[in-house]
Amino acid sequence: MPAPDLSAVTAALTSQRIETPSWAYGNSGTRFKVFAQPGVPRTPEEKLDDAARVHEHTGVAPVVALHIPWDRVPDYAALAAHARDVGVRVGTINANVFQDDDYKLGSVTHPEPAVRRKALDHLLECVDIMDATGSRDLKLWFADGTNYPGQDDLRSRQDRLAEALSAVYARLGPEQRMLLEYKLFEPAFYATDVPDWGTAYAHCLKLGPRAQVVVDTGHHAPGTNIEFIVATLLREGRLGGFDFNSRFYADDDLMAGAADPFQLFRLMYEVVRGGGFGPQTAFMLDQCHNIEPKIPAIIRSVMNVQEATAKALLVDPAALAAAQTSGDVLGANAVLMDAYNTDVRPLLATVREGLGIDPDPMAAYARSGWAERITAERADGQQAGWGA
Ligand code: LRH
Ligand code: MN
Ligand code: MN
Repeated sequence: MPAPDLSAVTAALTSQRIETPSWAYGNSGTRFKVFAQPGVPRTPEEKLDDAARVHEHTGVAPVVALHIPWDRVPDYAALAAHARDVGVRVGTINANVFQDDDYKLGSVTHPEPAVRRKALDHLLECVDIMDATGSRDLKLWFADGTNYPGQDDLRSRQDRLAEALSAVYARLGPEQRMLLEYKLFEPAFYATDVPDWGTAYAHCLKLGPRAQVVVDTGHHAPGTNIEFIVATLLREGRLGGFDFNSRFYADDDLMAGAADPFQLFRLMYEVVRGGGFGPQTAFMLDQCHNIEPKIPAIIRSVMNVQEATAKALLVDPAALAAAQTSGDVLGANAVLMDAYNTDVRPLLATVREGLGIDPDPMAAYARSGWAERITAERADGQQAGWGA
């Protein structure tokens, strides 16, 4: 493989930003059991304190996504100031219209106008919160859908969804964006109202350029070619960002890059190839750590995204284009595989040294004493978690 421009690759890796989710720091679980862990945050502020440790040891995770109402506080500007005080900032605001009893038959697509109004009010409240925190992105995922054929009119539900989305879009400030997330199924088991990228894209297209699609890697049918979706959305200027996580079966929410690092590489290659590597794409994690310690799991996920990115940046575009245009099937595939099979850990260690941090973030965190400190300091009180 011809030598890639290592200084450009190093600069790109140094500038990379990976956003971590507040909810990944709290207790979470499956519908069967939530295993409480010692030292997990009791408040949104403590989630930011933990996120700051991930940034301290990786150097590329200075942004933290919030989920409302899980991170409800009386003063969001004060929460954003706390984030800055500990060395991070508040990023994407995630709305939550899936945990209220009123939403049994849907939120913004519910057949009753009063329920739709309540859901819309929450989405608009999330934009108020973005104003207070200085956040750019509002991320919308709707659990809305139906369980049985005939339960509700599929087309009317799309009309109701479009109406709510356009009210929210109209409320956004000029620098703010709406990120619409799709998911094939769960909790609806017959028809989800935003089941796929095509539906999300169609709504975004009608709304305007600041409506963008989010690709959560756990939200597709098994075998879906997600990198093709990424390439298509980038071609259309509608890739807003990612929720990275791993899945073996459904929406497993395991650590990013754990189940299929090759897929993560293929996604990142399409991002790089399509000009999506930059702040215009939100590279977020969306994971739940059921049995593993939270902070090290998030550090590991950040490192896995970095490794996939480094490999994607190492693909030699000239060699690949030459092989592709000459119909050299095996040669073209080899260019990609050479990059994928490169051990990028020494390169990332150099990037970290350039950032003035320990080349081994996992070991540095383990040595830091933070886990012991929070276990002692947070021994009392209610632990915040998924749904807290
Ligand atoms: C839905 C989802 C969405 C939610 C998060 C907690 O499965 O991916 O992004 O906000 O999980
Ligand atoms: Mn998600
Ligand atoms: Mn999900």
